[in-house]
Amino acid sequence: MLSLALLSFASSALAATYGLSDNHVGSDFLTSFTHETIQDPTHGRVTYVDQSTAVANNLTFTSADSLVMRCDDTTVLSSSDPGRNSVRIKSVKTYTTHVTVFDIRHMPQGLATWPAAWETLEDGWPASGEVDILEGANDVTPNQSTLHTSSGCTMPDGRAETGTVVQEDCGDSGGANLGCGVHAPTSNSYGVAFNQNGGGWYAMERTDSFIKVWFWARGDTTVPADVSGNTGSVDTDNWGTSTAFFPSSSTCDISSKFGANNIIINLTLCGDWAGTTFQSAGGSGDCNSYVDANPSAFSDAYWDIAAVRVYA
Ligand SMILES: *[C@@H]1O[C@H](CO)[C@@H](O)[C@H](O)[C@H]1NC(C)=O
Ligand SMILES: *[C@@H]1O[C@H](CO)[C@@H](O)[C@H](O)[C@H]1NC(C)=O
Ligand SMILES: CC(=O)N[C@H]1CO[C@H](CO)[C@@H](O)[C@@H]1O
Repeated sequence: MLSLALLSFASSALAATYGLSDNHVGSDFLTSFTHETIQDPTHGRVTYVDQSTAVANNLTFTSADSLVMRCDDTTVLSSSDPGRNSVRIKSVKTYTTHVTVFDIRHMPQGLATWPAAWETLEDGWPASGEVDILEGANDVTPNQSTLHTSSGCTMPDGRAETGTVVQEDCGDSGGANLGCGVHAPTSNSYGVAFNQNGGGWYAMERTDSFIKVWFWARGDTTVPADVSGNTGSVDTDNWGTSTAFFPSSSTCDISSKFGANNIIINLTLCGDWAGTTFQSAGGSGDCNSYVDANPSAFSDAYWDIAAVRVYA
């Protein structure tokens, strides 16, 4: 009896404890991630440049404790140019069940910006699923974490999470494909307010039975020590109620809806989301023309990332 009890305690403890697998800090990002030069699949007004171009133009900059990635903020473009130079990086490794902690000091802000920190498999979409950990457009009401899957994945009502449900259908039904989003309860989780507060930590846990996303603002005294620093392992049982909770259930089998995913961090301008909401967010005229004519509007359109730590 005793050993059985101990055994079940050990396995449940194991379920929430993960060891450090990859600690991406500073120049590590130049070898553990690739700069993708693909055409932006979301039709943004950007040209994604390769790593040597990004480093040469200081669009990508690393120091001992930071990765800075920005779009060009000096060049006036003509409408025949392909788009403002920007960066999109993808982890070399893929991950299945794991925890990712993003320690972010600053995220791209400004009209027309559409930044994202997310995980997917580009060649396997939507079969391998997509977790948008941090994504928004035009600095507006974005603080949203979202799953996208193939059709046949709906989240149940009444989930234990601190955020607010936006939509419950995660599946790609061939329509608007909005995914199942959850809004964070605090406004300093995104954009200008996030940056003014010095950023914070986003963490995502993926198991075969659920996906959870947490957010702690910089200075939040409840941030766990294994999130705010590198302690070599994390125990998600001690992290409290998550901001977003996506459980596996009879209406969504998480383990079959998600495969191996890369970590991707990108910054596009305008495009399918930021372009169509540009005017309602306060922009005037056409989003692409605004991007072409106003390089200095993008001086705060940069990521400053202290670390991305993966635990498995
Ligand atoms: C490159 O960017 C970094 C980060 O923003 C900045 O600290 C540095 O001064 C820039 N270097 C040059 C040569 O502009
Ligand atoms: C964050 O989401 C909440 C709803 O949960 C909303 O009231 C708030 O305006 C949002 N904040 C930002 C900055 O988007
Ligand atoms: C900011 C940004 O570019 N986000 C997009 C990155 O690309 C994928 C598609 O490949 C979009 O889903 C993201 O929204």
